[in-house]
Amino acid sequence: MTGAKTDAVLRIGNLEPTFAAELAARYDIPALPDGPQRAAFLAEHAADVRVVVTSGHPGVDATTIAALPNLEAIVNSGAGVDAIDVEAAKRRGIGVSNTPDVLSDTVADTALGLILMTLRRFGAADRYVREGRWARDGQFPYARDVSGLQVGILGLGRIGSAIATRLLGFDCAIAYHNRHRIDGSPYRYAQSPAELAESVDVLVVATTGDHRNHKLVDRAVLEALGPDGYLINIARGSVVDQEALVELLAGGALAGAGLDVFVDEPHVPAELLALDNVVLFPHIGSATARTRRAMALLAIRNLDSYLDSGELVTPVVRPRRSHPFG
Ligand code: 8YV
Repeated sequence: MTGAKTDAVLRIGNLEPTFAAELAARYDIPALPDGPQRAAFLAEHAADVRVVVTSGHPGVDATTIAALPNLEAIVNSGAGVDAIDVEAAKRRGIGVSNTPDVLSDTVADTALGLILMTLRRFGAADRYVREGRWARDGQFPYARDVSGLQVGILGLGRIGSAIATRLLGFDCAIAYHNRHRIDGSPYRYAQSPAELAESVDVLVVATTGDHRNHKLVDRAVLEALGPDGYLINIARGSVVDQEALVELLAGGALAGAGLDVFVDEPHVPAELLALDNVVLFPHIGSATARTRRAMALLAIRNLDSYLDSGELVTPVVRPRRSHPFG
């Protein structure tokens, strides 16, 4: 079923498939074309567009925002809004919404999966059996225990907290670093990413991909983690200095890494593919059918609410209206 046609809403980018399907069941929303047709489309329709719907990359940049003179809100299916130029939106009073909470458990599960796979080398162990090496070469080499480790969470937000809670079940000691200490948090606070890295066995990156976090995990932080330390990243590739990471992993200056995110997705550096102390996922943090549906429905609630009342349900930036809504 295709829903009501609306020119007030515009789709940008290849939408996450569940979001695309749920939207298509409710609305008939035009897509912003790529390439040479874009200018012609904008010349005809730009003035009609009040709301943009998108999900992750390529997102909505400042040029696109500038090309839509009557844009009031950007609705994103996804927690991270780093692909949207939020500063440009703010300057124009354009609201931005995301889909928090509904994905926290699933992304935290992914982090635990990466920690277990990286330290216990479960992926390599599975390949060992399939390749007939158990019978041929004997016992699989011993791995590293997860239970009882010191784990540092960089970015103790909703997802970081869900990761910490799970790790308590593994008797891990949890520390964290945020820009500000969290009042009443049961976990040890570290003053800086480097101080956190220096004091733990595993550093889990769970920050936003905000430009202020660009290469927050730089070479010095990775060196502080050290040759027995592991890096886990379920946040954004941009938060880690990927070149330094590859170099330190290859040279034995870091024990290993579990990565769900990369700088230039879906491209993963060949040097990383060649290393056997890394576990690499294709950005599947929230990729379960149930969670992707919950994210899509929350994004649609934001869209419906905005079209009905001018309010977003889960705003990252509240819309500032200079004229009456309607
Ligand atoms: C999705 C994510 O890959 O929510 C996020 O920020 O990174 C992922 O859950 C993305 O939103 C595409 O839908």
